Amino acid sequence: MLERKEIVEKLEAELGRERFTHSLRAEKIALALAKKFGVGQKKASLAALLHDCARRYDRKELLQKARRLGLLIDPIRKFEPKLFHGEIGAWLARREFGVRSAGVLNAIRRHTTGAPGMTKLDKIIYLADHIEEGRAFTGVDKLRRLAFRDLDRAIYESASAMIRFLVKQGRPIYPPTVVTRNYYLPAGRRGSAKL
Ligand code: DGI
Ligand code: FE
Ligand code: FE
Repeated sequence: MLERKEIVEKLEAELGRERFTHSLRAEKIALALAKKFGVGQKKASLAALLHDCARRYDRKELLQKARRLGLLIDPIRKFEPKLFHGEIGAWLARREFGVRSAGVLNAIRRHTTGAPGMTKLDKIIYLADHIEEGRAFTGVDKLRRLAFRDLDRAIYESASAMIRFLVKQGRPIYPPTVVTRNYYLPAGRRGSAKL
């Protein structure tokens, strides 16, 4: 596996400036969340640094890679190929960066839509992506504070905000995004139902 320094250099060479600095900022807050919630620093750093490594590909390349990897090309992801960047990123992290930890690879895989039953590391990476200090949407400060208090509640708020954003923009919602939001709906709002 590559050393952190080599990973950072490779990402800097492959990603655009904005995406690269976003990855460093995601690492910074992922490390703080990992410390708070008792997750290993090494894994948090790796997953956060690499979470967007597949963003070096454009739409066409993401689709090509997805086909080559045998991923299901459903209509929503065909229209919005960036929805493949988690899955393809996990593949790249393994193949080109030598990551072997299944926990780290899963966190990269799941970071865009989230998933039911995420591990603490998955949740930290999902949230770090949304609340790193460069993000500036309405309510981000509140969400940052919430993340350090209650990961599940912050995931729910984050997934809800993502869905509101997509609706506002008139874009299709990929069903796993909805599944995540329902799964993390606070108990008080879903009675005893497990969604
Ligand atoms: O890779 P980042 O930009 O750092 O963040 P991300 O991995 O959360 O990806 C965000 C992008 O993915 C953003 O442009 C919205 C899009 N996205 C996330 N969920 C959905 C989605 N797009 C559609 N159409 N449907 C979704 O459910
Ligand atoms: Fe991403
Ligand atoms: Fe990201």
